[in-house]
Amino acid sequence: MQPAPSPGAGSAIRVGDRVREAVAAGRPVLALESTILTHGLPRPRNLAVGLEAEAMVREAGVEPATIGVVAGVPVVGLEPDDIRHLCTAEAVVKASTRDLPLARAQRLDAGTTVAATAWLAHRAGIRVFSTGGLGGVHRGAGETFDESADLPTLAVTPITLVSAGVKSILDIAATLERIETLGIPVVGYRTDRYPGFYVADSGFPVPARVESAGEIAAVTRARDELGLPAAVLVANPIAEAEQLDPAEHDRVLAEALQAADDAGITGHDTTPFLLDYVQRATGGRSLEVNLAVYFGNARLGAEIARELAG
Ligand code: PSU
Ligand code: MN
Repeated sequence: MQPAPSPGAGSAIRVGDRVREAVAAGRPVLALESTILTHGLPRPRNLAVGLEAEAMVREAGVEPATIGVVAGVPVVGLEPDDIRHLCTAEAVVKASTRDLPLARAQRLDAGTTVAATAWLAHRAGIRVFSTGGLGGVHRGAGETFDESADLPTLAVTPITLVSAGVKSILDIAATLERIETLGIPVVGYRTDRYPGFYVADSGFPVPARVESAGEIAAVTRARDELGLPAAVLVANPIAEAEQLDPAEHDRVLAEALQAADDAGITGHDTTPFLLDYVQRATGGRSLEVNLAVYFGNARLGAEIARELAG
């Protein structure tokens, strides 16, 4: 299921010293993505969040590896200066796996999506990755075929990925069906319900429930022992007390989808457009939820990384 790497493969990837040493020594490392910083959060908050997430992971005794592309070079373990650059530079693109060759050839700066981050993290020997929300199947995909490359990439990238599910801007039912078809295991962390990112319950069940980071580590090890290539998806809901009010959520979402349609937004630009719309329309409340989700996922990811290393 995993294609053989081609000769010289991977030589273009730079792994930071601290990350390389931690991986080699079997110490816990947690991968973090950068599209959330470059395209998911408003400036200047993005930079504060990027640095704070790293600090939080480090305090948990885990080496953070924020991943992104600087002047064409995919970096696993960005230095704070690199994070600052990606969070403030004028032209920063959004790179999924298919965009990495172009970014390299043209020496572009890029935030990496879940797909690109997972793939780079795995190549560097990292076993756990935390993000906010996953990409998935967009509404209307039956006509447009717009499904995030996150899903097929996670089908062939054996990492453990903590997210708060997918945002309701997507077609959640179709996304869960595709996740099943692609052979990707999903566990709910202390929940029976698949989370909807801004809300704790998307309206759909999770196939299995776990109660601890130790249990997640056991599923990860079992996947490795079986030689299965897919990521293990950990669905970690926001606490109900912190979620976006479900009625407000539904109203704003309907407006956002209409606005995207009216503006003719398609493809790559869809997710950032919708996220930005929801942020504005909720007066920044969705942003606070977004951050609570992200830090919660970083915390759980760090715990899983420690379990796997221990
Ligand atoms: N979902 C979010 N916030 C994000 C993204 C998804 O709630 O910032 C980003 C992630 O990096 C994800 C990417 O991998 O968008 C998916 O984009 P696309 O649908 O174009 O593949
Ligand atoms: Mn797409």
